[in-house]
Amino acid sequence: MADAVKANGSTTDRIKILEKIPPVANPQAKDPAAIASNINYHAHYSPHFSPYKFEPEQAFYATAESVRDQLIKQWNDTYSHYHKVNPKQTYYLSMEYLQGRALTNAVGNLDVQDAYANALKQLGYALEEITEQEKDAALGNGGLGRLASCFLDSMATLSLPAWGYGLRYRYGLFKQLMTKTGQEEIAEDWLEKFSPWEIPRHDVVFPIRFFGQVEINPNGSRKWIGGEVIQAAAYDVPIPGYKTKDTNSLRLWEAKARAEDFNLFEFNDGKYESAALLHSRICAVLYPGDATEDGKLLRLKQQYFLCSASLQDIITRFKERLGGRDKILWSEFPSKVAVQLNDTHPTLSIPELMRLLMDDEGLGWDEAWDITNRTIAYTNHTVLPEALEKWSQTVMWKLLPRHMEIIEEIDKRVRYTLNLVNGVAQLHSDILKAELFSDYVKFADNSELPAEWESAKLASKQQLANYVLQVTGVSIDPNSLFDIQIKRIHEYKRQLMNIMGAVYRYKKLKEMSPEERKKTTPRTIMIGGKAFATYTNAKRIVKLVSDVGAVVNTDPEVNSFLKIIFVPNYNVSVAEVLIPGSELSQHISTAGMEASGTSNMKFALNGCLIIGTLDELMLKSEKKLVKKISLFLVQQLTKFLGCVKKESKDWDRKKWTKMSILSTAGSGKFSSDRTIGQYANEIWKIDECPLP
Ligand code: NBG
Repeated sequence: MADAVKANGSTTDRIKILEKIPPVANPQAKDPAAIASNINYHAHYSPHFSPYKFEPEQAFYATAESVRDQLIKQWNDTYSHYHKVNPKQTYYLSMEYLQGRALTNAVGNLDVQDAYANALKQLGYALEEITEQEKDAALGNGGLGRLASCFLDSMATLSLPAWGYGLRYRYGLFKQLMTKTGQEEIAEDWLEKFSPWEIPRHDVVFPIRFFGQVEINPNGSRKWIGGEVIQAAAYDVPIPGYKTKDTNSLRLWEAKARAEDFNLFEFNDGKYESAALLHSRICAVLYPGDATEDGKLLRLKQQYFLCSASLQDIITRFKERLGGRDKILWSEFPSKVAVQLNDTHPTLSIPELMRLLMDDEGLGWDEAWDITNRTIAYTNHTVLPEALEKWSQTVMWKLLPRHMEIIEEIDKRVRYTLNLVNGVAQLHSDILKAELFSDYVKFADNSELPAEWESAKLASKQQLANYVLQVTGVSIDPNSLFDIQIKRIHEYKRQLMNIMGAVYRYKKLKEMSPEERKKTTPRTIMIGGKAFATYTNAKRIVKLVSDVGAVVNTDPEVNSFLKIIFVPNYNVSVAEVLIPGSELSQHISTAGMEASGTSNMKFALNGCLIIGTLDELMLKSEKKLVKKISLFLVQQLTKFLGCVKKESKDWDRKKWTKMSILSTAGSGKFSSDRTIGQYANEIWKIDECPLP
């Protein structure tokens, strides 16, 4: 076995080690030596960089390709198994996916973490150093996108025959840089080199039309013609389940133009813009600014692009699986296909399925409507009016004339649409009641568990402290209480109230004598999240948090009792460091405004105590209060501070540990595996289809 070198070993050391390990292709390697050989094989024979380079970046790509080898067989087998069994399948349509890092997820789900750690050690690297090289796939905004990714994971884990559909944004959610003026956005570069996980399926391409007009045939049937046509090309990303062979696909669509659509004549005439066509813009960014008409139109185009490509693909596969039967029994479609729309963005799927069934397949309205109704379900994720999209009829008629005919007809004919519309969560406010935990209390009081629990938490806090030091330069004390609020910055999520609470805490500490200060629980307040680029108030809040931090953290009188950190560029992999290290977290959205919240569940699962808005109760009392907005805010803050005070008074390590154990023990219900099991039974009516 080659000697392991330290991670900061020189390039020559690394090459020397590499030379001792034979580069041998072994896609299904199980033992560490064979895995190391397979990684080296990729470093040599799947080159993406100059030869004789094996820095962490090259090691990451070679490792990822070797893990992909492990996945490819079961991925292909899953596809062919589903094809053979032909079960009913679910197709999950979402404009957002927050996948995070695939390498960490894949080695965990394949249960090969130790083998890979060992193989990489032979190559002179620690697994953690290599996984950190990967850029997050951030094709989403926040909870909605992360939920979509968790759902895909759970569908594979439960061996459910399912597909995810989304868009392959070149630049995902922006990267947040903190500068003197506050947040600055820069384009996320996850595809700047390449993603080792995606496989282009050059045989899966569908035409997507925009604009044009509706032609009426002599028999009364209608056809959408003219306008501009671009191509949707499929890129598949593997979704491995946890400890199952089933590996599903996330199919991401990319907009392309055919060579014949490239106007060489115009290009040679100097009209580069029009010759290069609009296709390049469709998948450029997630949520392009929609302040302008052009921006609005682009978003609508993106949404239609996703719906049309996915439905054409679903119909093609449905037909393929009929095994060459001449007559297609369309009434069987809903017994083979369930389409789930993740919020409003993919709702054009409804008129699009109607159009495809009527105009392309020749079905009548009633039959097409019955099929659409039994196939499509929709989940709502917000009550905020500004998040419910609206387009002018003029824009809709221009871009999608046939769909507007269908939408108007639906409006006329249908009072109650869709078989199933559900909200994302119920209020589970009594879930943490003591009775539920009676079975667990003996563990929480067990003499060894609390000590082990505390040391695990302390280790996670230490990691988090190292991370904070690395990204902000501020050193925080792992023995202080870690109090965290991480989510998109929004007025309704009330980061402002949290920071006001922190200012109050600072002021109180300043008023205390040194002796009094020593009696308080030292605390580190961390706030992280991105503000939408054009949301001025949210950006002001980001700036305020970092400015308050700058004052408090450099005040020698107080800074060993209180630190305030703005954690930059909050994303999935940052959450993976923050959540395990948390002891208290804030979920204090204005009552009635948060559809569900999802990080709350992850904090609870990680043994963190949470401060949360009591929706129903708060709503009742707020209605009586709510005469003047300023009074309302002051009273809210007072309530919040009351809560803050109570929780500092109650602070007692032993008690905290017990509550923390109970929190984890009682959170099983919040696993997305449970949620997806319920979706499968109650909405999709699909069965598991495990690979033999
Ligand atoms: C968000 C809600 C959250 C909810 C997630 C996941 C949107 C439109 N909605 O409260 O704000 O937890 O969806 O359902 O992003």
